[in-house]
Amino acid sequence: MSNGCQEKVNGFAKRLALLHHWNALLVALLVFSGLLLFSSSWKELLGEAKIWIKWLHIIIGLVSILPGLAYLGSAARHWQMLKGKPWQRLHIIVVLWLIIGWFSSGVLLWQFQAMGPAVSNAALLVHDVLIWIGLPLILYHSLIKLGRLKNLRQHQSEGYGRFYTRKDFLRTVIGAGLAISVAPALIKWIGDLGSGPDRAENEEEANRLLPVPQPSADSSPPVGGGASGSFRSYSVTRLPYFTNDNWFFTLNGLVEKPITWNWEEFVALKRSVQVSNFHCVTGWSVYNNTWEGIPLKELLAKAAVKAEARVVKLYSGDGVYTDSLTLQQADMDDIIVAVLHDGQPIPKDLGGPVRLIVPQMYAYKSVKWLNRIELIEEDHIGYWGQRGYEQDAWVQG
Ligand SMILES: Nc1nc2c(c(=O)[nH]1)N[C@H]1C(S)=C(S)[C@@H](COP(=O)(O)O)O[C@H]1N2
Ligand SMILES: [Mo]
Repeated sequence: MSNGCQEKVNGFAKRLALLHHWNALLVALLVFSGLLLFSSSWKELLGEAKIWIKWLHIIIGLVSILPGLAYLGSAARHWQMLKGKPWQRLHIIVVLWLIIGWFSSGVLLWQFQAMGPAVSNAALLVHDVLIWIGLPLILYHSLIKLGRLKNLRQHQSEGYGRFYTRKDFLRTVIGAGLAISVAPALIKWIGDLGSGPDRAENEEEANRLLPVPQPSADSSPPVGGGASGSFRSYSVTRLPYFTNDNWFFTLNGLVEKPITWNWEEFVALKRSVQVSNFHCVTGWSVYNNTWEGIPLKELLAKAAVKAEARVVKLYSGDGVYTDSLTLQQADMDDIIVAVLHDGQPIPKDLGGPVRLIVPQMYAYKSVKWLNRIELIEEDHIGYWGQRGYEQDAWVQG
């Protein structure tokens, strides 16, 4: 081989190595931010920061297609080079499919509003399944590389790990992975030390107020036939704790007759049953939920809303989460202040004892631990609205 030719080959190898390097970095960032978003224990701790991590994840995701595209220019030549190395060829194919699958399902998830729930559900499934295929492959690949690096010290002088060697990189990857899996438990444990044993004792009975609401005939067995799908429990705070002593439901603001109910009074109110689908903007849905509770419009009627009221402001008992509906939207028959789901009291992590259900809108309108409704004149932008979600939450299709 002539010198010139040798140089070309080296240049090509360097180009591939550089692409691999960038791809590895971007994929690592995506895996970490993705796991942070996925893990329910982190979600509770992240609260606020979640929206930023989500944006970071989306932006890095969009950028991450670039090394893949750049690789396509070299793919034919690389393929030739891998003649007689079927495993390496398979590796390339798997990686390209992972990138294509993650990227396209990610774009669909990002554009959920244009896609509708059916497409989002499928995209989320693909996104998640690829993680459970891709993550073990990535870890395996990284560990093999780490082992090989021990015999390849001169790699560093070859110019593609000058500031930050691959070994450093892999160490960081593995360290961060461990931190991500262990940290929430640790932080929670430290937090619990401060709050004493009372909290742990109450944890079992929390939000199970007495008397237990008795399901009507339509709820038990549920007319909807039982929900299909599973809720991913979301909370921007730690779960709030209620007992019969500290739970009240208040309806006030621009009304003729402000009302406060305690639990005994609240469970005595006349309830209706309603079957609906539940869609989160992140792509998951739960179908055919049978909810039993007080229709919002009936509740509002009890307080006699004043003419100047325009907006229904919804407060969570967690003290942080709020949202709102226009009075016109709040008039929809299927909106329900729910106390039972499929004939059972709503579990505390799903917003029990009382949560709102707005079937025709994305679930961020369905305020959990609902304990106050205030009628107001001006607009109110709720928790997620302030963080970039559309005020208009209609589910299409
Ligand atoms: N108080 C409160 N209500 C909330 C939320 C929350 O974080 N806190 N998340 C909303 C979002 S985005 C969704 S998808 C649903 C999730 O309901 P689940 O936790 O019962 O699955 O609750 C909505 N209501
Ligand atoms: Mo959501």
